[in-house]
Order: sequence, then C-alpha cells, then structure tokens
Amino acid sequence: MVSKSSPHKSALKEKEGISQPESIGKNSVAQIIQFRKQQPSAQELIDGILKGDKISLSRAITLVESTQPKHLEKANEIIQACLPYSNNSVRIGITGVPGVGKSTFIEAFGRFLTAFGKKVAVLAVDPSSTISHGSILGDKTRMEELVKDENAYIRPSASGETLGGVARKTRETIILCEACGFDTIIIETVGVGQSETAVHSMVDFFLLLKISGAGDELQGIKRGIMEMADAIVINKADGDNIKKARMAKTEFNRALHLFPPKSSGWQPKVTTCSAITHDGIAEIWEMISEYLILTKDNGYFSERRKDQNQHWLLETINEQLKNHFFEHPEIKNLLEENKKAVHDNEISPFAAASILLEKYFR
Ligand SMILES: Nc1nc2c(ncn2[C@@H]2O[C@H](COP(=O)(O)OP(=O)(O)OP(=O)(O)O)[C@@H](O)[C@H]2O)c(=O)[nH]1
Ligand SMILES: [Mg+2]
Repeated sequence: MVSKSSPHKSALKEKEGISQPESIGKNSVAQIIQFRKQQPSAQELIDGILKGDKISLSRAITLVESTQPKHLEKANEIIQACLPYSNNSVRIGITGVPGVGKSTFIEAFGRFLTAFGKKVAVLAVDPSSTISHGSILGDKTRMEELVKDENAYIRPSASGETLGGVARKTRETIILCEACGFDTIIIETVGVGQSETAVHSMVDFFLLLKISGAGDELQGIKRGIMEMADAIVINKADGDNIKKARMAKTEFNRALHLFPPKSSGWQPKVTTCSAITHDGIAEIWEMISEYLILTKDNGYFSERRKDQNQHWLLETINEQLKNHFFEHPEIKNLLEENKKAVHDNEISPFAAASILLEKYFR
C-alpha cells in the first residue's frame, strides 16, 4: 500500500535499480586468462611425467583424449618424448563378461603388486562407455583401496565414437603411464564387439577371467578369445564354489590343449582364484613372471612389441583416414544423398562409393 505522506515511495520506485551486469565480468576474464597461463607447456608436462607426477600424467592423457587439433599436436610432442622411457614394463590385458569380477580382481591383484613395490596403472578399453563415461569410474568403489594407493593410477576408459579411437587413446596412454614410472599396466575390457582383439594387440599377456558354471564351461566362449588367452583364471573359487571351480579348471585345461601351440612357446595355463579371499592371486603373478622369463629369453617379447607397433601405425592411419573422410563437410552431405539413393535402389552401392571417393580425392 502506498501511504499518502510519501507518495513517491511507490513499489515501482522504491529501488534504485542496479547497473546492468556485463555479460562477461572482468573477474571471470581475469580468471580465464590466469587459467590459460596455468596450462603447462608440453615440456613442463614431459618433465612432470618423467618425475612421476600423476597430475602431469592426467593432464597429458586429457590432451591425448581431446579432439582439438592443438591439443593433439601437444599430445604427440609429449608421447614422442616419453617413448624412449616406455619399454620397461609388463602390459596385462584382462577380459571377462560383466559380473565375472574384473574390478574386484584388479583391486586384489593390483594391491598385491603394489605391496611389493610395483607401480600399477589401470586403464580400460570400453567402447560401451561412450555414454556412461567409463565404467571404471563408477567402479572406483570396487577399487577403493587401489584408488588411494600411492603406487597405483586408475584412469577410466576414454570416450570416443569408435573402438579404434578409444583403443588408440588407450595405447598412447600406456606410453605416458610407463614414462611416468608405472611398470605394470593392466588394461581391462568387457567382451563387447572387437574390444578384446584391440586389447590383445596392445598387451604382452592376455588373461581371460571366468567363473565356473554348471558344467557347460566351454559354451558361449568365443573360440577367438580362447585362442588369444595366455591364461584362463576361474574367479570366485571360494566357499561352495571351490569344487566347481576345480572341475572347470580341468575342463578348460583339456580344451586348451586342443589348440595349436602358440608362437610365444607358452602353453596357456588355467588357474583358479578368489578376488575376495585373495586365494590364488600370488600364483597368478608367479605365472605371469614365468611367461615373461620364457618370452624374454626366446625373443618373442620384444618381437611382439615391435609387431604391435607396426600394427598400431597402420591402425592409426586407417582410423585417421576414415575420420578425415567422414568428417569432410561436403562428403557428409553427399553421403546422406547417396545413402538415400542406394536405399531407394536408384544407384548401386559401388557406383555411389565411386562418386563419393572421387569427390573426396578431387
Ligand atoms: N564370492 C566372490 N564374489 C566375487 C569375487 N570377485 C567378485 N565378486 C563379486 O562379483 C560381483 C561383480 O564383481 P565386479 O568386480 O564388479 O565384476 P566386473 O567383472 O568388474 O563387472 P563389470 O564391471 O560389470 O563388467 C561383485 O558383487 C563382487 O563382489 C570372488 O572372487 N568371489
Ligand atoms: Mg568392473
């Protein structure tokens, strides 16, 4: 209500009105400038990584995962500088269906390793994580102790459009982790699509995690995965499960002997363990150590890494050529038109492909 004695004090005039705020405050501009200044140079990151600084490592990995050309340029410079320091390690791939206990196993195994001075980095190739942004991240509860461990570093899966892209980033991340002093790299993957093949091509030792079922152990395992495995570990061998796990072990052993010998000279092994009670965990490390002695002696270890490097050279080229093609604005439009035309039987897929490729290479 407006009182009669002070008519000018109406609700409309009561407040002086504040000055229009600038759309970008001076303070925020200053902060942004400060932040940009704080972005360490490639050399600073390299120095940090080589000193074992995890923050520099994380920042460099973020550059690797970026899609901005400027970041990638910086990332390449860092990787190149880290490369000479990255060979003194063992890279272990772990796969298994959801729920088999990969995360629990990695927690137990990782803690076992750091307890005797190993430095463990855990990475993931998880093409399904594009949306959820990395299952390892949600897993940090499963890796409660490892996350806090001074000698461990856990990095969730890079997100990306394609498995190829995610895998390349993981592969580059391995190099950075190794230069940072991590000597045991564990790469987890869920058996989705071709992700096992991708992980197999970046590790020295490939471990398939299983649980014992109802006597039909071999059912539902892709032959290719059995062939890739250097070890099959039957997890959850605790409590009532122990006997079933032993039976599964016999069955897997028999099956593995049917495969032709590996060029590594290694006969794949089957063991049981419990990620909860830690039974059998030490034996797994013993087994991997045996493998390393054998393959380093017979030269397979270093030959394989060289082959893998060549493989990654070709993979990277393939991936980038594909990206460059599909991201090309003119191609994008033309592709849509041609997809429709192919769908409507107006043109053959081969003729349409020729049109697109000719346009691209012109
Ligand atoms: N009894 C028993 N349970 C286990 C063992 N290892 C894991 N588990 C349980 O199995 C469940 C799944 O374990 P996770 O480690 O999350 O399995 P995962 O393979 O990482 O699963 P995803 O991340 O979904 O692919 C959890 O409830 C664990 O507590 C084990 O050795 N023994
Ligand atoms: Mg998990």
